[in-house]
Amino acid sequence: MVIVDNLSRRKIDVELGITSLTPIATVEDRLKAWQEVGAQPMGFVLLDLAREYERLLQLLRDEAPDAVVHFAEQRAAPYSMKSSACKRYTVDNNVNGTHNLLCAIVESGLDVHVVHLGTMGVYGYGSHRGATIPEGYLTVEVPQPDGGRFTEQILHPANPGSVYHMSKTLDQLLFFYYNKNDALRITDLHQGIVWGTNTNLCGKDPRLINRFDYDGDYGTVLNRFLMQAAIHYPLTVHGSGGQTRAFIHIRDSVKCVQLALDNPPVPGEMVKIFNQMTESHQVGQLAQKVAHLTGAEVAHLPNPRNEAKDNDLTVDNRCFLDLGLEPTTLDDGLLTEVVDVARRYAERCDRRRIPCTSAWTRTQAEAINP
Ligand code: USQ
Repeated sequence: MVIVDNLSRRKIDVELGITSLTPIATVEDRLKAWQEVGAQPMGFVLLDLAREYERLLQLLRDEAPDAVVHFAEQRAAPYSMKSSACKRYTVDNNVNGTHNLLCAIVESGLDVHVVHLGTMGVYGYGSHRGATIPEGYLTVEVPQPDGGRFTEQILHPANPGSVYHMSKTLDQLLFFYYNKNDALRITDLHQGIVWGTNTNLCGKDPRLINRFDYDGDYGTVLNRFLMQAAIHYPLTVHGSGGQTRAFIHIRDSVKCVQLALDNPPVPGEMVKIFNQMTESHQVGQLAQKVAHLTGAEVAHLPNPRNEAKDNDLTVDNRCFLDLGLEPTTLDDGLLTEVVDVARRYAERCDRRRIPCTSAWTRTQAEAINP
């Protein structure tokens, strides 16, 4: 097993002048700790997927992997909307990285299963009119000139809400094409918002602790609320809080990747798309739940994002349930566990970095920074 990483997330911390709430050990120390807790040894290669094509190709030839888990994308919507430079970096990095990987697999001649971390955000949030979001494909009926009709499976229409989400809709077309043209075997995981901090293995050694991003660019909503509650900061609800989103606990997220690896597409199968989420919640209701649990105050702030003020969201996630996933749902004990982690590291928090300052439009920028 080999990790391939250009350590860009650590560089973005330096660029933004921020650190994870939890202290993150060096890669070397993490790998050492990983082995010490009895996990399978892992190699490490410092490589930029988006820029070092020849090295990537050689690495694939040397390792001849059965599968590649592709997590190598800039993953924050607010960061992707921060400036023209951030928008361009997100598209360059995410789309080129994905394309280089697909292209290198074809050139290597290897049969590699690609498991890609996509997003629920490719479907968009707003115009589903009560319909259930299917796992990637929509069956449509098309009228013919002779009055007949035929049915076809198409990719669900893409409706990204940020440049980051847009980069993942572009990935979908790359997967569709390389699957059709070169018969690449691909699973695309349309993941919801992850919450929680540690998986079972990561909890075994402090050097293995995961990042806990709480800042306005990289922190995601539920972990932010839990962390804000831990330091008595009013919970930062954007607008009315009617936005409904899909969620998954970090332990389930890891289980889903394992299930995807254990159940690869058979040769000739279309790109497999799984909705990697376990439940949907409204942001405002989540804030209320955290407030009840912890006594925190709730603040309703001007929304820096260009998004529907409320939406419904019903999602089909049967693929993972059928493969045996037993969802970890929003349980008071697990929520409290995150608050406890945040309290333990509270002195590392820079409260000035909590507000979301990355605005989607000029008007919103003026509203949040009058
Ligand atoms: N929000 C608040 N207050 C906050 C932060 C966020 O009300 O302090 C709201 C946002 O306006 C938005 C919702 O909460 O309506 C979700 O925001 P988020 O930052 O938790 O999630 P998002 O930007 O959608 O992105 C995150 C991950 C991304 C992943 C995505 C899954 O950063 O990598 O793809 O969740 S999903 O949203 O299902 O597409």
